[in-house]
Amino acid sequence: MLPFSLRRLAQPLRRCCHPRAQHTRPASQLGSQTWNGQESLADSDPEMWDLVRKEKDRQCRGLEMIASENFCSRAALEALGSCLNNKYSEGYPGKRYYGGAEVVDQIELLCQQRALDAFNLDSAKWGVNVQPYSGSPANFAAYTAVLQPHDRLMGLDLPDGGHLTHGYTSDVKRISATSIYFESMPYKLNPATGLIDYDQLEMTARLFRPKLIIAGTSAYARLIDYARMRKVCDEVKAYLLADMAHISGLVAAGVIPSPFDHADVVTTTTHKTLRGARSGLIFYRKGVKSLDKKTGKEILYNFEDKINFAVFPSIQGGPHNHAIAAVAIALKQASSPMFREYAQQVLKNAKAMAASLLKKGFTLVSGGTDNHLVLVDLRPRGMDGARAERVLELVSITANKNTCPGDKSALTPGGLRLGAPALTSRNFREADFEKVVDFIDEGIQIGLDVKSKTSKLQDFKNFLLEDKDTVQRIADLRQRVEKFARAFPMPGFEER
Ligand code: DSN
Repeated sequence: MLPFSLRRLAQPLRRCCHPRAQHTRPASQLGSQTWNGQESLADSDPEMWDLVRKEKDRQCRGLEMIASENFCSRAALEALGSCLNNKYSEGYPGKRYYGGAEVVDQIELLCQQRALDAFNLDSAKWGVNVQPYSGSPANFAAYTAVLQPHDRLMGLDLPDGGHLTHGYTSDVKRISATSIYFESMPYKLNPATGLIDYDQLEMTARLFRPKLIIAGTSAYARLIDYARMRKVCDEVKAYLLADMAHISGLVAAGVIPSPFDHADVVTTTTHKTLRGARSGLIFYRKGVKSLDKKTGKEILYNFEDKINFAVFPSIQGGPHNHAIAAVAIALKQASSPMFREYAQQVLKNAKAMAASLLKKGFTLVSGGTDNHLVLVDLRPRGMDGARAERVLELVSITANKNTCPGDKSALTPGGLRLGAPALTSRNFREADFEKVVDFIDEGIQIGLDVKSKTSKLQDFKNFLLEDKDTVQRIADLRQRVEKFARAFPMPGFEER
């Protein structure tokens, strides 16, 4: 029997991809270098393999309620973990700075076509850039394309359910690059209704005269009135950019109104409700914008070149071809009747979750939901999002603390954001979400009991791990949560 290392030396290099490939040189001829890149992750790096398996197990035994997360399909993950990772291809299909791009050209063109098809867009009127690495660079590229440094923009404030990249500044500091390189002014929710205050947005826009208004949210449970925002944009001569990252799967499925009817530019991530690999897309209007009143000549949209130039070479380098392929696969899936059923079920599940929470006496910002998430205002319960997040984490329910209108602290905000997309991908139905709410309610009750016995957040966290009765209650609830969660199927690979 050869020792392990010698056995490996004696193995020929596995044939190259094509079955007729002849160049199978024994590894032993490569001198002392035996690396052939054929080892599995488990063999090559057991430490990392163990961590990946642990994460897989965490996902399977837990209840994933983070509204921006989802479980990507095995098919898309296969493309993500493929040889496409290896290819550099700065530029665009047919115009690359590297050779050997004939296949990735086809992949990128296929992804573009599928992106337009998934959102039912006419290629004479809309174009798409599929290269952004994710949502934040997609937004920054879109701003860079249509604005000059220090031009003004408006977006929903982060504490009101907007996104960092929509221009967030704290009281004392410009936080997001969007507010560092451009001048941002937030619009807000009406604290009484929990809905976007369009009147205030309109009034502010008249004063601030932004060049761009962003219609998009990260923690908002209602639909956006794009027509109203378009009207404001037309009045102040601003572009309307819709960031549909959270809801793009619902838009593709046609179960909520589409921003494409009103926006000039639409950005999205591809891994939230759209359920693909992590990446970003920028859609832009093209073709005829209007006719010149005097000459009757066609005036064309000019976004295409500007957006493509902003993505590459202004902001990014080589496109992530493995991600582009994986997104193309997800977009094909998103165009299927099965995906439409999925999106409809997401809406039903979110509504069932909202109804159960209300029945148990919880307060919801805006009173309910029309999309994939609910924002629970825990303040009337005497609880906060940070404490709730930690207790739920200990019982294998993953959610995130979130600010509610009027919150002062982002570290201990009053809200908890709960989403339906991920568990719906595991075939959860309305009754299952009612059960999930039972578990959440139990977890919050544990949190309330511990809060009554502790003072600061850190004391609370320590008590959860140290108090014997509490440890027992948590273990009991976690065991029931995990038994329940494990019974549901999980997309992706079996073990990773
Ligand atoms: N981090 C995402 C979310 O949770 O909403 C947005 O980028």
